[in-house]
Amino acid sequence: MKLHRLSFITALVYQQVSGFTTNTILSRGVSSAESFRKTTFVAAEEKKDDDCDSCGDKKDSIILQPFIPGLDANYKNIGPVGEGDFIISRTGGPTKEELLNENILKIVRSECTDLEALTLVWKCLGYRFNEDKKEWEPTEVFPNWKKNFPTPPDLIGMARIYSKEVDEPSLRSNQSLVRSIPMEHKQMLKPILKPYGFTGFKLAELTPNKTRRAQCSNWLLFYREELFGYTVEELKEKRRLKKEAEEAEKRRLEEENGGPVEEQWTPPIKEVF
Ligand SMILES: *[C@@H]1O[C@H](CO)[C@@H](O)[C@H](O)[C@H]1NC(C)=O
Ligand SMILES: CC(=O)N[C@H]1CO[C@H](CO)[C@@H](O)[C@@H]1O
Repeated sequence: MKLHRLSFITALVYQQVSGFTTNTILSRGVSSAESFRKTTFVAAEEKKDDDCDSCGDKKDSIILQPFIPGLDANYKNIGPVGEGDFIISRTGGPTKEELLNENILKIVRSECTDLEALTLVWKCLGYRFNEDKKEWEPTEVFPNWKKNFPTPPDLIGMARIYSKEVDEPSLRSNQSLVRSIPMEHKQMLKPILKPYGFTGFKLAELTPNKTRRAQCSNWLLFYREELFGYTVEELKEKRRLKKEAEEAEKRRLEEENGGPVEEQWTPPIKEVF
């Protein structure tokens, strides 16, 4: 069984990286799929069963932070998604249900796995899962995004290992995603999700994975409001019209003012299309 093989491999990687025994992942008395979910959620949970004799002092920190299956290149293809409350399927393009506020809120609140959150973002960026080959393809990926990311990037950093070598691709892709959101859509989490109970973050909570989940969620809201349901051609036309309107408004202001109007600096935007 595929999943089984994966967890065997990941257990080996785990062993290499951390020196833990294969016990830590494999013998938790749960199916391998279940154990994937568990490892994602048990961030701060102490290990209570005593199936890890050789873990010694590390006993309490088992699986605490790094999520080693996330290092496996195949995890994004076969890791479990949609088994909990988060609405997500690997199949096809993004759906309205997947993009509901309630669902996106679950990303912010870490009530879904990193992989589930990423799967939704990937589908929205235009990656499609090829069910026969069991792999992601850049079938409908936005053209500018595709140039830099022909394969779906780990925008969150699923492994939660923040060394430069492991984390740099996540850092870069997170920056690209954030940079693709126009100014007026950069702060959408609070206004849109507040009615659903989101009150923002405390500073201490802003660990990389939470921050990046928030960035992904913000991008998803922007996507839903501005990009969802349009073809790239339609989006380009929308952008052209918007620019025209902005320039007309600028000319109007200049005439009113009798001279050039000082423009506000805005950070550079590099859109996905
Ligand atoms: C993600 O990218 C943005 C924009 O460059 C940056 O401000 C933010 O700190 C990044 N977050 C993480 C956790 O890397
Ligand atoms: C839920 C979760 O995995 N949180 C982790 C986010 O990353 C920080 C490290 O920056 C960990 O301490 C958290 O456990």
